[in-house]
Amino acid sequence: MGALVGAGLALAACTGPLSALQPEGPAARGIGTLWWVMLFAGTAIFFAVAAVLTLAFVRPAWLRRFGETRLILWGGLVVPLVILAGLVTAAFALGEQVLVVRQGEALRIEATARQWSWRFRYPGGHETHDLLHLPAGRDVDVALTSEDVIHSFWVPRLGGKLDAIPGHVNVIRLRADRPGTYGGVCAEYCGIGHAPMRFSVEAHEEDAFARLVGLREGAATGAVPDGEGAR
Ligand SMILES: [Cu+2]
Repeated sequence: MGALVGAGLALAACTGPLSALQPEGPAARGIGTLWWVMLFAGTAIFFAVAAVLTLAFVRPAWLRRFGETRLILWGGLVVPLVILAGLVTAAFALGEQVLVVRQGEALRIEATARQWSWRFRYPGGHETHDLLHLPAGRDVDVALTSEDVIHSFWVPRLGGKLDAIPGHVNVIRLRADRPGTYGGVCAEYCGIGHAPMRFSVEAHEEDAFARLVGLREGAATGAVPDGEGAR
């Protein structure tokens, strides 16, 4: 009971704009589910191993009935194989969801990283710095690259992380369930300015999004550095 209360209190701290435990999109939800499955399965395996170890000391005769070969075969081979096969299957299924398998179905936004900021370019040519606008409830492919060193794009509440590599384009698919503001960070050490290399993600209703990124009449045009952290 005490452990449960302690775990509850510890997890209460796992909230906020960068919390992967508060997913707001399908990719992040899949990753969050896998995290919980691994936490509970890992805890169950820990207690099962602790129980067998305790039995070995307290009731060695009871454990000896199973025989060494059977214990090694089941405990060392069959059970770990079943668990690992399940985890690998879940991870591959999730990878299909997070990485872009079929191109051309979603809105594409280009993200270029450099020491130490992010530039986002929308289909109409409009650009923002350290602030990514998204339409809520719709798949968006973020095409990542870098101008200098390797960075990593991570919006924990919307999806997994993916490297931005010079001379190469990696595509990650994000979807925000509803309008809101989410935090993003660089997740690959890239120099002295790495820690503050953060950006904001704002998900808007379709109309507001189109207006903001110059896809509608009377909208903003050209490159406007409007990120809060534009440097
Ligand atoms: Cu970095």
